[in-house]
Amino acid sequence: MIKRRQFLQYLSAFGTNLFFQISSAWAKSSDKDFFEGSDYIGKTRGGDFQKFYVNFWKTMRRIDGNSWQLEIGGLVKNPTRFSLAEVRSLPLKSQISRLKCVECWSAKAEWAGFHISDIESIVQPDKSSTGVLFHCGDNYQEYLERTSLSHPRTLLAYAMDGNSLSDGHGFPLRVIAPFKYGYKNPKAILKMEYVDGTVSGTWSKIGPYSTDGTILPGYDHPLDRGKVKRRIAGGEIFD
Ligand SMILES: Nc1nc2c(c(=O)[nH]1)N[C@H]1C(S)=C(S)[C@@H](COP(=O)(O)O)O[C@H]1N2
Ligand SMILES: [Mo]
Repeated sequence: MIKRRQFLQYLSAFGTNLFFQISSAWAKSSDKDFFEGSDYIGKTRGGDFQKFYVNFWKTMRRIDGNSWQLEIGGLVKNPTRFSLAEVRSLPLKSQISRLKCVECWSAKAEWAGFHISDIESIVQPDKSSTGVLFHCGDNYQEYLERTSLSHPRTLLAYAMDGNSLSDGHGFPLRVIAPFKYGYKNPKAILKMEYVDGTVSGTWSKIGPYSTDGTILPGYDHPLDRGKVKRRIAGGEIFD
């Protein structure tokens, strides 16, 4: 039989342990930065992501690349679905470019994917369409004009720095449009809908940000340069 004193010691050790468990669970849920080993991803700035932040307006379940299909519809002659293997077999286009978030930070990577002309030749958008509304895995929506999507520096990317896109950076497919703020670079794309008329995307509805999203003259805090503040002229940041 355990003596009363031993029992109390045991109880207080157990209580302390329980307290630490609860407080660390609390810390995890309150910094909302910790999704490793879970089915979910969200806004992350810690660990490896200090070098390239992950922005998500809300938590999202990871996408399964085996069942994922890129659905293209709306104002097109041939609505089409592409598997990930089909997307990856389109002519490869890659570039080094900087992604600039409207909330100051920026970071650079080598992106690889394809140019939109290589799917437009298949789906054949109607002349009446002005742009594409992207629908994403986290219910994020963003619109880009066809002229911006056909820009030589715009790419539909499935790889980053030589690897398949991580879930955080937009697996399986995202837009890279380096002359527009990050919020015009939708990630985790499920569907591209050709539409007639400008649509305000998720982020320009949440914040005081323009629907157009072209990078304006101002300041930048590049993560790869110790966040040292510098002036930018507007448009793509080439260094
Ligand atoms: N699906 C989706 N795409 C998104 C967002 C989002 O919340 N959901 N955030 C945007 C914003 S505000 C930025 S700055 C960039 C950040 O890209 P990164 O997370 O790869 O750094 O993603 C953009 N694309
Ligand atoms: Mo952003």
